[in-house]
Amino acid sequence: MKALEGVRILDMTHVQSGPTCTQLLAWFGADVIKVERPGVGDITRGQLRDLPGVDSLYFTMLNSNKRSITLDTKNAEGRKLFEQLIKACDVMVENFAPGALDRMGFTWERIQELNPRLIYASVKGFGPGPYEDCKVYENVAQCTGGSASTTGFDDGPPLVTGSQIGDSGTGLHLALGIVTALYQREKSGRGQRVLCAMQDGVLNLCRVKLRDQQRLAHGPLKEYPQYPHGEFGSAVPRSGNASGGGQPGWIVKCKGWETDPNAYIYVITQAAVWPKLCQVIGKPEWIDHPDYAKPDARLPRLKAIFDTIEQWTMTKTKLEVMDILNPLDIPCGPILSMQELAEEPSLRATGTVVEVDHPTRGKYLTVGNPIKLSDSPAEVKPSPLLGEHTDAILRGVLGLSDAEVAALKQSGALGEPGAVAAE
Ligand code: CAO
Repeated sequence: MKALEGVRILDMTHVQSGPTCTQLLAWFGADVIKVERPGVGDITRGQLRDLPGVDSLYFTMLNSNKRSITLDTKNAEGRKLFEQLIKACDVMVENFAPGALDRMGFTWERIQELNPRLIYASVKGFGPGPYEDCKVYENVAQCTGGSASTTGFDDGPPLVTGSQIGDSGTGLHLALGIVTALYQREKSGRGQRVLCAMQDGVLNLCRVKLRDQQRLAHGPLKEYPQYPHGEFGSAVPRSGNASGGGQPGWIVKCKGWETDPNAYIYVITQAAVWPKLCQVIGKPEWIDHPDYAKPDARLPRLKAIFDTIEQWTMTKTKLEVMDILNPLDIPCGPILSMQELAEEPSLRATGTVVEVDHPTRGKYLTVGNPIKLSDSPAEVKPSPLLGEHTDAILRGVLGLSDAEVAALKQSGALGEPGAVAAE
């Protein structure tokens, strides 16, 4: 028994944000029915292909455990079929450009008429306001949500991060909105609209930077590398690798940094372990020195402190530093490459990195469910081929007969034979 067993999701999502959400729900046990345009499908099936003629990793890594039905919502019969699916599902999820579902004829009002218990969840780039009609991709969201302006070094341009906080981050937010709405429906009996704007999701993840914006009104941000010598303007600056919290940290070089781009480690000068850190880096005199003993005294000297720590870390590999600092409870984290993460046995053991066997592409690695439920373990299954479950869904979910399925196929609603042009 899985946590969301019995919940049926009508999945109209594509690309990354929406699919992240519905993949999570599928891992929790929901029956996720991915509706795709006949002959085309989710655009990512063919994007960034590493192997010819098979679904890309982009697609397979975001759509595991789902079922796929092809259905043309611009075909009259297809629309009727879509209405039946709306009635048969608990949740509909979509992340089309603003207005796309309305244009198909499925406004929130119409959906409520069809199924008042349906939870209708959407990702959009922006919430209501001047930009609500804009299309948005990952990096647009990072730029408009406060991440890019606060990422990078002060003397460089804004930077986007490798974490897909706009897409996958918003998909995560949406999944929480959906399960919360399902919980409320238990009591109210009604569905509701769930909306996550990518700008809002990114800003939520940049919460500490809005904190700093307000602190800035009361003086310089003393844990930022600009302090005490640089200038602060009116907006939160990029803070390089400074910690976003009250315990200063920085990325320092380790042995081999000249040739290995990832021979670095993040070291945090947590106040509680300051004496141990001083001992280990060969600066015992800093333990009681008035310029270094207290956290406030250290703030104007952070650069010199991290330079000194780096002199020590450069004599060791990043994993040796980890082995020395961890037993002393000094927080640190080696910069792990994707290659190292892919090969890490402990991540394989927990199911965070999983090898999946796909019917047409063969074996590949994916990131499994990072949310571990003791009573609902996630089992990663391959993503569906385009339209793989069309028949099974028509018969099993909607109870259609052989004759009805044959008629639908003829109508062009399911794509092949595609004789009927879209209206
Ligand atoms: N049958 C028939 N038509 C279908 C269909 C189906 N099963 N599924 C989709 N379509 C149609 C839609 O109706 C729409 O057509 P119209 O424009 O004529 O109404 C079209 O396919 C897809 O619309 P789109 O505008 O969403 O697609 P796009 O590739 O141009 O834009 C994106 C992509 C991501 C920019 C846009 O969807 C968007 O802004 N989404 C919201 C924000 C978001 O989630 N962004 C993250 C994406 S991941 O980086």
